[in-house]
Amino acid sequence: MLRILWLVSLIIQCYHCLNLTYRVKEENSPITYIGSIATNKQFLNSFSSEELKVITFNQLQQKEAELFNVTTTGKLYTLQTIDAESLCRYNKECSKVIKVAVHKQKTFVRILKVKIIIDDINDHQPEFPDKEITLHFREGDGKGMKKSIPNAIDKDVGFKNRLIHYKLRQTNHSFSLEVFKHADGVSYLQIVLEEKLDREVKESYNVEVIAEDRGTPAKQSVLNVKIIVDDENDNRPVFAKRIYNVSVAKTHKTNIPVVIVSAQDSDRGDNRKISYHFSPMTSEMDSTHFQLKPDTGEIFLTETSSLQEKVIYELFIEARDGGNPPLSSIATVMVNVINQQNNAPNIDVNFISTRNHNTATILEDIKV
Ligand SMILES: [Ca+2]
Ligand SMILES: [Ca+2]
Ligand SMILES: [Ca+2]
Ligand SMILES: [Ca+2]
Repeated sequence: MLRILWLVSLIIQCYHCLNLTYRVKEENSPITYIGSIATNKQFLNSFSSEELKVITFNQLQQKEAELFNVTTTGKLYTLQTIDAESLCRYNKECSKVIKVAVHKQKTFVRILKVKIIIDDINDHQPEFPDKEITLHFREGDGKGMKKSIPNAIDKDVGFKNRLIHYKLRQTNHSFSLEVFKHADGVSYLQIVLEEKLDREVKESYNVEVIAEDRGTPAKQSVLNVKIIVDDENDNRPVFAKRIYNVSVAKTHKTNIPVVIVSAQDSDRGDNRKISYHFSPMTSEMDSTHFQLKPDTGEIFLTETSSLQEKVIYELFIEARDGGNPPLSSIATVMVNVINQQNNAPNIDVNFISTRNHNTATILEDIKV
């Protein structure tokens, strides 16, 4: 009984303790040889060569005994694959201590405290929460506009293996990357607009944010950032012609358009959706004879229209987009009523009109 108490007391106080240190890399396969206690110089120095011949080792039962094994001859092995990330904390020395009893023949001699430092290897790459994200910048956004993006996390516990450096890979220089490092070591990232965008020239961009650790060799991962340029209503509708000159017979059928005006808008969505209207510039005397289809730009005679020959009707047509606020432009339609009964050809001539005198001047070489 006394002997047991003495042994326990020795273990607790670690009387005559000898501390030895070994290193092993994480992620080695089980039963990796770490070193020999029996041939450790520090250990050899404390015994005579005669004593060493009869010395045996016996690992004490502790939690760490699941990880390491010491043979009776003093050889130190791993028992399983050691994972630094599950055993240790970031940037703290990653080590475990096992206790080994030394016996000389059957007599207990001392306890050895064997510290095993687990060296982190760079077995984790920085990871973004997603492989791809989409950002929206507005066409009207100015230089310096910023959008936040998620940062990457590296699970390694070693300082350099966990330290992340970010860079931006892109084919143009419309964007840059800003990295703020907070005191907690976490980086906050922002994509910064470097030049004004024009959706009508380029409506989307792909940039890659590369997160690379400082391990040897380094590991990296890529975040694909798709940047969509949201449209601003910065384009007016543009008519195919500024002036439409048409000739029409008095008897023109009401179900056949006199003319179709058409405008295009290079914006997107509602900003390019065009409707046609009589501009308030159009005299009611003229517009009353005509009907304009807002969605198609077709201009028909009204059922009640009674066109007068040799009169030029002047219609100002507004093409208006669906933006907020809308933009518009105006084309002029000159309708010349001619004295022909059936199927009058439409003539596109350069009128220099003045309806005040009910006359039109036609260039003399024009084909009618
Ligand atoms: Ca690691
Ligand atoms: Ca790493
Ligand atoms: Ca527009
Ligand atoms: Ca636009």
